[in-house]
Amino acid sequence: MKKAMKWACKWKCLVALVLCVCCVMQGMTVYAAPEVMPDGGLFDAEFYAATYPDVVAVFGTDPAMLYWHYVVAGKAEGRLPYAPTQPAQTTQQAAANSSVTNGFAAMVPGSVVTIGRYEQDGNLANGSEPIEWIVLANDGHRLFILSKYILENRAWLHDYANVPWEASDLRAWMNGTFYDTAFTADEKQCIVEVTNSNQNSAAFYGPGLGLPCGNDTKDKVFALSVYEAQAYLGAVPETVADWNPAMQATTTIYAQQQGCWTHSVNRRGFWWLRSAGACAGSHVAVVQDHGAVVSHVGNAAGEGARPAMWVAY
Ligand SMILES: [Ca+2]
Repeated sequence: MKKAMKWACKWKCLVALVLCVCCVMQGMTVYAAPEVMPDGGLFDAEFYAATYPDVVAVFGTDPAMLYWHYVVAGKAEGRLPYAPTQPAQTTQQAAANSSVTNGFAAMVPGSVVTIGRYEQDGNLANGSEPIEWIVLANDGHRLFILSKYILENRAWLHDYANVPWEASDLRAWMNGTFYDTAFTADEKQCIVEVTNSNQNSAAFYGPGLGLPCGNDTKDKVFALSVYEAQAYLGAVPETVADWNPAMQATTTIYAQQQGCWTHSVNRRGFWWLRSAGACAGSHVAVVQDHGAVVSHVGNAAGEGARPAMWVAY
């Protein structure tokens, strides 16, 4: 009798375990892209709350509290700050990957890869040149890459007006003309559309400064936010001593021909971020030639586009 009860108990446990696994698999959630926190860390509060109910029971669901728990305890306990797996690649992406992204899996931050072509040497007769990209991150499925050079002379907006990234000319160009011009059909299959968070720039610029940056956007190609630039390149707002080589970029000869301001000796230029600037008046975050983030009006002439994107491999 005792033995039978023991078996019944074990059987119930097994059934419960199977049901639990099934529930977890069926209920697998695809979470939004993790957000860049004010200290530069990546964190997905929704994932953290759903995954660690024991933390929620004590700390609640306030994202700031959850992130604080992760920093002071969760990280040391081996808890994850965001979902470890990315959405599965499509069959088409997988098929295209082998030729387009050969070798991408081994890339580390700072590596340079090539994908796509764009006019760069200013000689239209010899066709466009391969685009070089600096690897910012490799999450095991995708590379986060930023064009090495400032590729085109583009204003943020054609007019003097306050608009967020979602309504900017630069976003339309990056996801339209540039995307269509620079990449083959196979390459496009590898470029992942992501949901970009467009947080208020106040935490970057400091107390009393910063502006709302609009709604989240779905982008294939995009400018970095001030927080991404901070997390991956150590961006800081301009102060006297804030020269930052990791943020410096040179313009291509073609971009210079198109009107990009280019330093006469080192060829560095200015490149837009997708975040609002420090203060009202159509201001947008832009990186100066010496690498600090300043705030210029969005229709300023001579400032350029430095596209970024996620590529599946
Ligand atoms: Ca050329």
